[in-house]
Amino acid sequence: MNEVLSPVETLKRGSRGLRGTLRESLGDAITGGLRESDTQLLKFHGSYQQDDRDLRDERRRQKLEPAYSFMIRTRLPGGVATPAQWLALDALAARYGNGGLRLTTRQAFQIHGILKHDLKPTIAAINQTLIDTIAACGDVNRNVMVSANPVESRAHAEVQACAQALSEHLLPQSRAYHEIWLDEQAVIGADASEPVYGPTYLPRKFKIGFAITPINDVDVFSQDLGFIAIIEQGELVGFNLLVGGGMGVTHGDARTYPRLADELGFIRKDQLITVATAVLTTQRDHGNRSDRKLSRLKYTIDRLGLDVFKRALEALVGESLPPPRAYRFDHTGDRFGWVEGFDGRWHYTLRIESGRVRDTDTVRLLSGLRAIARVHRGDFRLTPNQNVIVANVDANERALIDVLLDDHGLAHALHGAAIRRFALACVALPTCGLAMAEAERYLPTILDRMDALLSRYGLHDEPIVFRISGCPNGCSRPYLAEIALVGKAPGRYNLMLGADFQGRRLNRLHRENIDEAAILTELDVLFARFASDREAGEHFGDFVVRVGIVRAPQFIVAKLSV
Ligand code: SRM
Ligand code: SF4
Repeated sequence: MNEVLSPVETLKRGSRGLRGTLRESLGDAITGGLRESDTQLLKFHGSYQQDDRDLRDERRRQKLEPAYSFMIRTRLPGGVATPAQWLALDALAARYGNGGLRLTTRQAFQIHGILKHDLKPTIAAINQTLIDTIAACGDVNRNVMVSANPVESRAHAEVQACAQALSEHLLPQSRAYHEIWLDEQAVIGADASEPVYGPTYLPRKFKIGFAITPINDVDVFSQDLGFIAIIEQGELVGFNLLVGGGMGVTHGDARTYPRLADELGFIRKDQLITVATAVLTTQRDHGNRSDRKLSRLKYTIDRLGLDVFKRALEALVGESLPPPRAYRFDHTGDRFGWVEGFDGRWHYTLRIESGRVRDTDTVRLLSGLRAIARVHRGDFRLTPNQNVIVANVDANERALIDVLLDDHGLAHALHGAAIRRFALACVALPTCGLAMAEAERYLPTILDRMDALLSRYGLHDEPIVFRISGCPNGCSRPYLAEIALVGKAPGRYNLMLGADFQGRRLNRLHRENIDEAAILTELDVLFARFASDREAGEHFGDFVVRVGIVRAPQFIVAKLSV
């Protein structure tokens, strides 16, 4: 393609394998920040430079530099962590961060508020727990998601192993990370080339998710590359292959849009690495490298045409793909409380509002999970919906976990309106540099108000998928919510309606740039109509489409799925 490369492309090419001048930037004691070019490269190492936006104006007035700090994000395929790892990250957050853990919508941990001089000790200490932060951010494959609950079938462990193997296969090969954060001796000429990525890595971030039916907790249609595990007679036989999902949008730029992944066909499990690499390298070679707003795989596919993309992929794989196999999703989101697995072990999914693990007066999440981690002999599974599963608990150890949940007020998190259990909020203010409005900090308030409205119409127990994002980038995957608020400006949101409950249909814009009073007025009318006119068992998202409150969305997936 004949194009003027974006500055990030030049930066990546000249970065000496993602080293840049990070060492020098980290050693510069004059500022709490990094050189601009190094802030870009830092992402590939799993960290973002941020500043406290609550303090930004005041510090500007006082002619001080912004209150810089760093967010670190782990790479944690499938969100699986041991109790020892949980305790170690908890201790690191207390020592170097702002005192709590944040579970993300991609099954990772984030620690916020780390000062520059603590960045290296924190990353080094995370590595000592056998978790790394390589490629947690940046123009590479990100944390690979897997349906979280190991209860579903024997095949779960095999799918998790596939995801783990793929995550390892797609790691950058540069030793920069080990040299900068772990003091590995640099050996001249020994740096590996990047066999998968090449010298400029990918045009943009790349995301992979594995879904295990019947729960679409990973929102598989939102992934650049999605795999739906096909399990027959209890055996994993392969995957339906999905390509081109993505959420990010820019307000006012009609060239950008959320998109559901297309189902390309079925692949055998032994083809997984080959096919995934072929999709990724096709995007590497054909993705837009001049305009980062248009560089995700979804735009590459729409520009090339799905058929052309599929043929290019099949040429790389060396065979054509048979049609996708039948499957069924019951719902998106998580399933809460205790469930017994196929092997008699137990799994408790704990609701964590916005994934923020900290203590409040009523719910002592940080202390409670610390206490559980001290006695738990199974593992933890971070879910794609910012919750955590205390997983693989022996039947005779359940009672102990129950006592700890009760003592810390954690069981309480499952009560309250059903809408609370499904709600997602991105981080937004004060740490996210891109936030236009509040999300996480506003969630409790807007949920209380929505709950009051729902209760008025007898809908307190109605499960409705609600998501809020502080800007249109869509980190809480808002375009797959039955009701979503997408930040436009302080206190103002776009109200989106009409995704389905299984995560297969996008919502649509219903009202633009409205404040809380207008949001609640709209919802009041909609909930009243829903309560009186819904069909038996009909979900809210389906209702608003059926009665024409929003038009049927453009992208409806899954000719095959039932
Ligand atoms: Fe995100 C950028 C937080 C999942 C789409 N996202 C950011 C940054 C790093 C802001 C920045 O670039 O300066 C946010 C840091 C906030 C903070 O203070 O922590 C941020 N994203 C998050 C997390 C923590 C949200 C959460 O509340 O859990 C999630 C971390 C996931 C992880 O562990 O890797 C997170 N981000 C997502 C998702 C959901 C997903 O992947 O399933 C999306 C939509 C899916 C997609 O990518 O299409 C998402 N984040 C974005 C985008 C828009 C990308 C695009 O294609 O336009 C940006 C902005 C960008 O890349 O330019 C962004
Ligand atoms: Fe920040 Fe926007 Fe992502 Fe929210 S959706 S975390 S405001 S980039």
